[in-house]
Order: sequence, then C-alpha cells, then structure tokens
Amino acid sequence: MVEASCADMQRREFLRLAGVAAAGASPATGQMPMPPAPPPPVRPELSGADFTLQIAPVTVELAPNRILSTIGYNGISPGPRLRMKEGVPVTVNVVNNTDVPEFVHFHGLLIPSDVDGAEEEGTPPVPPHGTRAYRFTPTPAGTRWYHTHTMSMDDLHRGSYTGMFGFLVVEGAGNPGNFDQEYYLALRDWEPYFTDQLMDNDDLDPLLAKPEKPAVLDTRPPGLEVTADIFSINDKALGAGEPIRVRPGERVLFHFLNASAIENRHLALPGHKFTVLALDGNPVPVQASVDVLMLGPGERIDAWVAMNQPGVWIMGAPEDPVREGGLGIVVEYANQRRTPQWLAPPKSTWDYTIFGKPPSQPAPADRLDMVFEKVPRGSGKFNLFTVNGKPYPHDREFLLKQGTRYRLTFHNRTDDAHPLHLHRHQLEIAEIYGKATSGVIKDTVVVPTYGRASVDFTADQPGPALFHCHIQQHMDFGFKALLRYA
Ligand SMILES: [Cu+2]
Repeated sequence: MVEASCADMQRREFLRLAGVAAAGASPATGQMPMPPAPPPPVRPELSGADFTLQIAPVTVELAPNRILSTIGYNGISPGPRLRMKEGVPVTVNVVNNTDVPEFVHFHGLLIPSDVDGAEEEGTPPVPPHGTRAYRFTPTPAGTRWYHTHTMSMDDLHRGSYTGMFGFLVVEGAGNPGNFDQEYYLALRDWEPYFTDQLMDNDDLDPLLAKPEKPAVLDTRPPGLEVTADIFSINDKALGAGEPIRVRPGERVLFHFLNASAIENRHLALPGHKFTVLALDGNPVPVQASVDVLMLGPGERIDAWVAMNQPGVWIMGAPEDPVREGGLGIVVEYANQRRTPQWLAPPKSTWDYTIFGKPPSQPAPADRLDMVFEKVPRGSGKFNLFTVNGKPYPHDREFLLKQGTRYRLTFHNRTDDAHPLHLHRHQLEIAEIYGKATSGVIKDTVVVPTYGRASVDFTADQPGPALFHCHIQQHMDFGFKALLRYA
C-alpha cells in the first residue's frame, strides 16, 4: 500500500473543489499559529488467525468541516481490513460496546450458518456490552467484506446505515499479478434520510428489455424511501483525502466495494479504462475493459488501470450531484499541478455477460423461481416487498436437496434495480438482460428494473441460507427469504 500524506494539500484540494477560498491564518492576522500537520490517515490491516473487532461509536472526518458520528469497528470507519488465509481457521472476537445486539456478517464466505452472522440463519447475537467469538475456516479466496447484519426498519442510525463495514481479504494460492500499487476503496453514502421525492435513478438503462413489466402498472403513491446527499470513498469526501499518486506507465490495482445501504453506484476515471479481473472476488473468464463500473450494494470489483493519461483526474460517480456530494477521489500523476479534471465518460451500459463465456452445460433440471413485487405504502408509510406473494417470513417454500444444482430465476416486477444476495453460496449467472452466459460467479447480482435473471448454484452448504435484497430498507420491509435444506 502506498499511503503518503500531505494534510495541507488535502485541505486546499477540498476547499478548491468545494469552491471555497483557502482557509487558515492569513499573513495579516499572523497571531494564529499554524497547527502541526496531522499524522497520515491509517487504514490498518489486521492479519493472522486471531482478530478482534470492537463495536463502538466513532467519528468520521469526511472533510475538515464535515465530521459525523456513527458506529464503527475498532474506532474507525471503514473498519480495519481483515486479511485471512484460505483454509486456515480463524477466530474473530467481537466486542459489542453498544446497547443493542449486533451481528457481524462475513459476506461472500462459504461458512456455516451459526457463524455467518445472520439472525435469520440462527447465528447467535453479540449481546449488548458483551462479546462473542466467531470461529470459521475462510474460503474461497478473493475480495470479501464484513458488515453488520441487523435490521434498521425506520431507524437510520442502525444496521448498514452505520459505519460498520470493512474489507475482508481471503488470500489463496493464486498470484495476484504484477501491479505497481494497490488500493482498497469502499463507496459510501452518509446521513441518510427519508423522502417521497426520490429522483429515481435506479432504472439502470431505459434501453434494457423489461420482460417482467406488468401490463398495468401500480399507480398508487409510493412510500418513503431512503436517500443521502453526502458521499465518500473510504472515509473521505472527494478532495478531502490524499490523492492517489501515480506515475505514467504504472499498473494500479483497485479493489472496489459498494458499502452503501441504499443505492447502486457507477464509477469512472476520465481517459482511462478499468480492466476487470474479478467480480465479487471471483476471477472472471474474460477480463474485459470498460469505461464505467457499476456496483450494487454489497458488490465488489477488482480491476486494474493502466495509468497512461498524465494529468490530475477525478475518479468518481458520473452523476454530478453524487460526485459533487463527495463520491470521488483524485488521481494525480507525478509532476502535474492543476485543478482535478472531470470529464463525462462515454455512454455505456453495465453488462455482466461481457465478462462471461458462452454456456457449455445444460441448464440444471431443478428450478426455483422467485417473483418480486412492491406494495406501495404496504407497511405504513413505507413500501412492502414480497417474494412469491409474501413478505418475510415464509414457511418452507424454498427447500433444497443437498448436492443438487439449481437454476434460480429472479422475476423483478418492480421499478427498482435490486442487488440480490444469497448467503453462503456462490451464484453463477446463467442469463441476464436476455443473454445467456457462464463462468461469472457472484454472491450479489443486480437484477434490472422489470428485468429477469437466472443464476445457477449448488446446494452444498447445509443449514439455513438467507436470501435478500442488499438495499437495507427493502430487506427490512419484506425482501427476504430463508432457503432451507430438506
Ligand atoms: Cu431491493
């Protein structure tokens, strides 16, 4: 990791981006002593077999004039990066210094229900002001993450709206390749609030087919939804953190995570392309290059960039209000001194299938279907979501035979694009946007507005497995199902 720092420059950078004159002591009022530069920000990484996560209130300094209060791990948010070795047993000791029960979910790992960190699966809670040890053997290798898995309902200071998230890297035998620098970047929004005035940008691409669009749309007024205007990458708003400093010709490896509780995100770096190596930590069959990345809540992308356009650039969200609200980071080439530049990327549509290969296996004979619908204001002032006509909990609708491979088809009859996550299993995308593919292994799949997607998975992880939309509000209001082994 290259993590140098120049605090004064960070401040100037942020103020310039924010359109504010540089602050600090002016020569005329020379009484004010300049404070010493703070130490460089540390994004600690913990490794080995024994980890401790302390849950407690933290402050996050998104920018010098924007410091917020939330809950984090080990005094920071994002929490420390946890580096584990595939197949080597670990203990994660969780100390809960809050007044409410907590769960730590290890997202993307194939581990038993009692340590997966979901109440619905039967994982015991970490009691308030208590501790609990999670013991498991991490697998498979790749970029994973960990986060709280409590319900929030109408409390926007709970669950994944808080700062309780961090990267978890499972190291395998594979060679990560030769890169000059490596960065772990988590996309986040902060200080969420409810609104009924949402400008819906969930419709990922109006040109995509909408096979599940009902003939008659539900025109009842929608319920309150969650949104935010303040964003960051890791713990810094655009311009407030240190830039990523590069030299021409460098190959820089990025590990992106969308740790948002509320929205799918796009990311671009003007003049550069991302070559995608892995989706949700799993290597892709075809390492295609794209101008714009898309990550639903919970998704990860490992991608590298050839630094071959000297300048000072903003890597950020293509949507102006999101980027200007903080979702970005400056990429600065050596010996370049200028205002960070943003250029709108070429129009593009995110497509998982360009990273896949043609299908070579017949579709599994055993099938499961899930139909998702939204009931406007079906839960008081909030929308209710149903899976096959019912909000959570279901009875024994989704029963798995151990060792069987299933084709699970998602029918999204709602006007949102949902990031669908299945715990403790790996999903191979079989069909999406009306295209067949194979070899793209995911744990979270964004199914477009009124879209349909099929994923194949093998039921080889006995114990209950939670399925849900990774948008916290959708999960809290019905969008969940428990898959059980018969
Ligand atoms: Cu959703």
